[in-house]
Amino acid sequence: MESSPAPRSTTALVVRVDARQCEVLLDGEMRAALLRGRLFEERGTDKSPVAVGDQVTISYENDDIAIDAVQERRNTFARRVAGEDYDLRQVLATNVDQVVVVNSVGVPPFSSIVADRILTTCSFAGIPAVVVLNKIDKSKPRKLERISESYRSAEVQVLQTSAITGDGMDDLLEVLRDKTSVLYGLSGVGKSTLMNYIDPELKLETRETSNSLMSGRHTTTHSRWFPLAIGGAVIDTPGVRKFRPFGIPPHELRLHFAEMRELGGECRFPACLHRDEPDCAVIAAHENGGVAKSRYRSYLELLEELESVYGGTGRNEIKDGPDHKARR
Ligand SMILES: Nc1nc2c(ncn2[C@@H]2O[C@H](COP(=O)(O)OP(=O)(O)OP(=O)(O)O)[C@@H](O)[C@H]2O)c(=O)[nH]1
Ligand SMILES: [Mg+2]
Ligand SMILES: [Zn+2]
Repeated sequence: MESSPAPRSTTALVVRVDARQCEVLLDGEMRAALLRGRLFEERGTDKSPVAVGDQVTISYENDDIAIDAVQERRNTFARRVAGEDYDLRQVLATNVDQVVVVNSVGVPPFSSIVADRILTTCSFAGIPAVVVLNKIDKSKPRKLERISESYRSAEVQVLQTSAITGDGMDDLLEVLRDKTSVLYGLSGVGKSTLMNYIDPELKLETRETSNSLMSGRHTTTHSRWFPLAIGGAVIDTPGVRKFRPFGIPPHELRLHFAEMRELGGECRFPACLHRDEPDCAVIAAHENGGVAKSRYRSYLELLEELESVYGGTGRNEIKDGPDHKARR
C-alpha cells in the first residue's frame, strides 16, 4: 500500500471569477475551480455567488476542485446593476483593506460625481478609501489644486500621480504596501498602467485611451487579484461607465458625506436632508464655501437616484430579495 498523501487544504482565495468557473489561490498555486450549483440557488439578489477576494471552502473530485461555500466576508464592495425585473447587487471585491479610487485629470476628464459615488459606497460598506488623481502630467496645477481642495473637508486622502513621469508613485507605493487594495474607476484612467509601474512583473494589458474610448471596450475585462512584490495585494478591475450605489437608504446618504455629517447637527431639523429645508447648516455652508459645490451637487444627484430606487420619502425600508423592485 502507498503511504497516504499530505492533507490538502480545504480553504482557498478567489482571484478571478468567470460565469461558471473561477480561479483560486490554493496552497500557493493558481488553480481552476468549479462552482457548485447550490451556490447559485442561494445567491439572492447577487449577480454572482462568489467574488474576487472571497475565502471559499473547497472539496476535491479526483483532480478537480469545486467550491462548496463562501466563508463570511469581512467587507463587501458592491454596486447596483439593472436586472430584468429587479435590480441586482454586483459584488466587485471582498475582504479588502481599502479602495483606491483612480481618476484621470487628463483624458478621460476628472468626474467628481463618479468619484463621489464610489466614495459614498465605500463609506456605506465601512471600507477606507483613497483618491488618486492620475495623469497629472496632463493637468494644470490650478485645476489639480481645486479638485484636491474639494476633498479636504471630506476627510479623504488625495494622491497625485503620473504613471508616465513617475511623480507621486512613492506615495502610492506606501499606500499600497502590506495592504489588500482594490483599484476602481472609469475605463482608461490608468489603473493597469499604475500597477505595472509599481510591479513591472505584472505585465497587465493597457491601451491607448483614445482607442478604448472610441471602441467603447474595456482593456481590462475581468477583475483579478495579484500579490505585490512590496507586500500586500491589489485587485485590478475593469473600468466602469456608470457607478450606482446599492442598498443605501436615501435618508442615510447624508451620513456618508463626512463634511455634511458634522454640519448636520446644526440643522433645525434632526432628519434634515439638506435639500430645501429651512435653517439648514449644509445649505448655508455650501453657499459660503464650507462644503464644496461639486460634493453638494453629487449629494443631490445621488439622493434623487436613491429615492427613485428605494422609496420617495427616503424612510422606507430597503427590502432584500426579489421583492425589492426598482422604481424608476
Ligand atoms: N499621460 C498619461 N497617460 C497615462 C497615465 N497613466 C496611464 N496613461 C495612459 O492611459 C491609457 C489607459 O491606461 P490603462 O492603464 O489601460 O487604463 P485602465 O484604467 O486600466 O483602463 P480599463 O482597463 O479599461 O479600465 C494608456 O494609454 C496609458 O498609457 C499617466 O499618468 N499620464
Ligand atoms: Mg485596466
Ligand atoms: Zn440640513
